[in-house]
Formats: sequence, structure tokens, C-alpha cells
Amino acid sequence: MSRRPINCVLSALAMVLLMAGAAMPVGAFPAGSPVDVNGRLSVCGTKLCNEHGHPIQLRGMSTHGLQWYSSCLSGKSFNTLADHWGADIIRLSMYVQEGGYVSDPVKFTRIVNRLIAKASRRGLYVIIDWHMLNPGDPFVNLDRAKTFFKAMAARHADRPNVFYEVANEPHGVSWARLKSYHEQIVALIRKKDRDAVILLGTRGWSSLGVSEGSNEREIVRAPVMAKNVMYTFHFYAASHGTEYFEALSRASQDLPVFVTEFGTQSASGDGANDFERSKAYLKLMKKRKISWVNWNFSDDHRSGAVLQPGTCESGKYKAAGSLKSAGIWVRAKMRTKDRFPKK
Ligand code: IDC
Repeated sequence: MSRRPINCVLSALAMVLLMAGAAMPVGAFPAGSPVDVNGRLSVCGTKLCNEHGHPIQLRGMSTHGLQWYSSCLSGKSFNTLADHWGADIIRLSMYVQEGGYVSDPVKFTRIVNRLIAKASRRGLYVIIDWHMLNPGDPFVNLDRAKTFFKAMAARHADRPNVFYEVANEPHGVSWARLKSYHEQIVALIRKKDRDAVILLGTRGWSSLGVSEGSNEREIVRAPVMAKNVMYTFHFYAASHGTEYFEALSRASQDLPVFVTEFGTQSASGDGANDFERSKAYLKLMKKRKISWVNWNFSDDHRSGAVLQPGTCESGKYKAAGSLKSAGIWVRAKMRTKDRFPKK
């Protein structure tokens, strides 16, 4: 018997579900997509392992602040990342201040839920980023962070593809203080979500302490005592040279590290690209299987926004000339084949 009528019925059903805004069943990911291939991830020693126990490296893009550039968060832009860029992961950068979460918690919670569903339908991993920036002390927003992560963990605990990043770039606070924040949020997430990987911000704008005269040793001496946690490191190649590079190199031998943000330009997210130094970082991250996420997938005017202004509005992501130089460079680094170990 021909399978066609069954397929028709199934796709009609899928259409109805999609139109009704229903979530696809958790666990159904497009064949061959990063989540289909790797499943639920966990921390194994200093590495990130897939469900078959193989260490893997994920690569992807961060959004700009979710309160800005909403046209860059369309289905088409997610398709571009999944299919054309070969991204494994999308980081949802939900600013806390600057017109972000605090201005309308219900709205931003809804936006994040919607985008998680969108990434999941494409078989991508997704980072829920509590993008605290100023003030640098995460305790200022503690109650809000608790409300947010409680809602996130309750809703997404069954998804195998979600990461929680609990503090983007803390600064001006000691590791002891930061550690106590992390412990509270980790405990709260774990009440609902027993095993998703939780990403912990480090001192000095997630520099492992380097930009505040410290380094990874303070974390090695007093790590957060929890399973499936990793420490974040951010760098901007034109600003952050040897000291940062060496800290990442040392730290990744002692701690599970995830680069949840990097730029090929200066820390302002703008200015000239330093592709030479970026290349050295990428080489190190490949060797050590350190996952990375580039800042940012938007058409903001700054050099770190990978798309040319106007691209998201026009939807012509694949057109010649749609990418800035950072975009051309990063996409080429992301778009490589057979990067995951066989099942
Ligand atoms: C920048 C954006 C810029 C925005 C600014 C203030 O590119 O458009 O006006 O934030 O919010 C970070 C931060 C990230 C910064 C980025 C570049 O996590 O929010 O984005 N950066 O400056 N840390 C180091 C660099």
C-alpha cells in the first residue's frame, strides 16, 4: 500500500498542531540534527559529553538582546542558523535591565518560551541566558532570577536540549559571593530539572577572574559542589590577549569551561576584527573541545553583529553581501561536516 495517504494525514495533523501553537512532543527532533545525534548532554570530567558518553564541542550563535532586533528572531533566521550555518546551539540573550526582563517579566518569559520551542523544533540546543550586565552584582536581581528560573525549569525540565546560564557577566563581586548566588539558583533549578547543564558566570565579566586581577585558581579551590555545572568564559579577540588566552588554556584542564560569548573584535562588540588571535582561540577550543557561542546574530550596525543592517527586515539571509566580515569568518568556522562522533 502506498504510504502517501498516511503521510498526508500526518502532515495535515502536524499543520493543525503548528497552527494551534502546540509544542512538538519533547524528544522528537529532526533526524540528523545536533539534538537528535547527541541527545541529553552531561558534564564528564572537564568536558561536555553526549548521551553516548563521547566528549563533544558545540558551536553556535548568541542572539542580541531579546528586547532589540526581534526581526532577527524569525523562523527564517533560525532556519538559516540550523541549515545554512550548521549551528548546534542558540543562546537566547535575555537582558535583565536596559528594557529587558525587569520591564515586563511576563512578556519576556513568554518570548523565551517561544524561542526555546523554535530552537527545539530545529533540533538545536538552546541556552537560556540571564543576561545581567549592570549592575554587576547578581544579588541585586536575586528574587527576579529566582522567579524566572523557577518558571523555566518547571516548563522545560523534560527537554534534553536546554542549558541554563544563570549570570551573564557578574563583576565587582568576590568569587565567594558569586558562588553563593550560584548555589541558590542551582538548588532552585534542580528542584524541577534534575540534570540539565547549568552554566555559571565567573568573576570579572566572565573572565574567570582575570579582568579583576584574579584567575581560575579561586574556582578550582572552591568549586560549586553540584553535578552538571560548567564555568563560563567570555573573550573579545581584539581586546583580550595572552593573559586571557592562558587563563582559558589552564582553566580548561582543571574545570569544565563553556565559552558562552566571544567576539572577533573589541569588547565593545565593535571595531576592527582580530582574526589572527581569534584563530588561535578557536584552535585551542577545538583541541580541548570547549564549546563556543559567538556574539551576535543580528543586523545591528556594530562589527560584532554578523549581519549587514537591513538583512533581518528583508529576510535575505543567504544573499551575497548579507554578512559582515565577522559573519563570513564565523560561519566558515561553524560550517564544517562530521564534527560529532558516530553513535
Ligand atoms: C553590547 C551590545 C550593544 C549594547 C551593549 C549594552 O553589542 O549593542 O548597547 O551591549 O548592553 C558583553 C556583553 C554584551 C555586549 C557585548 C559587546 O555580554 O551584552 O553587548 N559584550 O559589548 N561582554 C563583553 C562584550
